[in-house]
Amino acid sequence: MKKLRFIHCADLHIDIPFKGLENLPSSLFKEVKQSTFKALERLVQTAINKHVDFVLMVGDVFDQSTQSVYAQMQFLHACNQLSDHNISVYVSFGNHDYLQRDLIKMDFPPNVHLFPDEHVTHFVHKKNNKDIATIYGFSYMNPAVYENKTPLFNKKTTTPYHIGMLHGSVEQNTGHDTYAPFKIQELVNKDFDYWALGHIHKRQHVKEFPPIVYPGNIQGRSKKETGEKGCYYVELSKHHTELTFIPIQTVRFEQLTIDVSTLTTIQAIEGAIDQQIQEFTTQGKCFIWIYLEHFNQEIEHFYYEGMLTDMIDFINEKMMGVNHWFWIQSIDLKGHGLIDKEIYRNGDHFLAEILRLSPETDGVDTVLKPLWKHPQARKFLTSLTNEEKDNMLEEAENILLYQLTRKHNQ
Ligand SMILES: [Mn+2]
Repeated sequence: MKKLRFIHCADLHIDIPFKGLENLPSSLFKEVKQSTFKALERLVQTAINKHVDFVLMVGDVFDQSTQSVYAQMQFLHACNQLSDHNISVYVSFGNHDYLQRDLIKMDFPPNVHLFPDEHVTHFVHKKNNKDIATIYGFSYMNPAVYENKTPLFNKKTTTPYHIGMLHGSVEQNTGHDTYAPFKIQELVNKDFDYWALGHIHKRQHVKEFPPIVYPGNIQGRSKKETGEKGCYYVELSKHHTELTFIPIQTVRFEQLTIDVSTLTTIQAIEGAIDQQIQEFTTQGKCFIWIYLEHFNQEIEHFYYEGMLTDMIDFINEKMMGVNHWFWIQSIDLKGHGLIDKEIYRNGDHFLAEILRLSPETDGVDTVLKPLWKHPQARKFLTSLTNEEKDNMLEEAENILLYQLTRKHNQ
């Protein structure tokens, strides 16, 4: 029986604005802004080079539900290129790019098949004029779908292969918002040949037989999405499936933690960074968030006095203009401060009073509200997770403690 060759990708998030990185030198920011488009180009090139039968795009093709004309034209261009090479494209839309009105009005070449709405429907793929695979899927029409869609995925044809496209996540039973939740066993029971998943940005094989796969996104979006990003090239036959991960990101996001327990000078820290950062310099364009762990009093002092940021500015400037650039986005201390806050907190003095006044996580919202409502500022701000709020509170406490207890000792 004929083999199927295809590309499985998801979460392309084309045209993501990369909020929070606007403070980069403009040439770098431009490259970052272009990265999702560049990754799309690489995706197309990969499909062409591998002579695949089709490309599956499983939701969140665009970052937003209303796309710029530029993003739409880029996507159409990609589809046209694939069409020129006789490669079909099957697209479902997800929670980020749920279908509104604009896109569907564009005239796509006949090789492009968009799942039109939230009903599970299917397309039959032909190879050499023979029906070979049925591809099932649905598109989000709203920013969220809470319904389990698996009961609606059922074999409707007698083609040799059946493939499900599903943008959603494994049911958690936490009462949390899971989108299009499913149970792994439910998918297995459908007796499909491949489950092409999307929504989770971290690449993972949920199951090997049948393959149930998240390819992850094709380009990282923030420091939380580290490592290589790309798509799967799949060779599917009735008895064997081969999955090859192909990285296509153009910019990487990385976190680097450095043990600084034995370091006491700026020069030594710079040396340690220089040495450890080497591994990233061969990996193409890379943004790095640095964390210093096991820091001592000297390093705490350098940090709070802004000396480490000065050092980073120097390293970054030195690296600018180098072909394969990396850019250190920030440097922070990792872990708790050197002062035992609990001792202070229970005391009977000014500092204890301040620590006891520290707001709870919820209080952060109240304090920050004016900033998030500010017409200029809000354009650049994204909402904070509880973890980020806790970190902010901790950092504020640490600064206060440093200023009130340490500063005069230095
Ligand atoms: Mn996504």
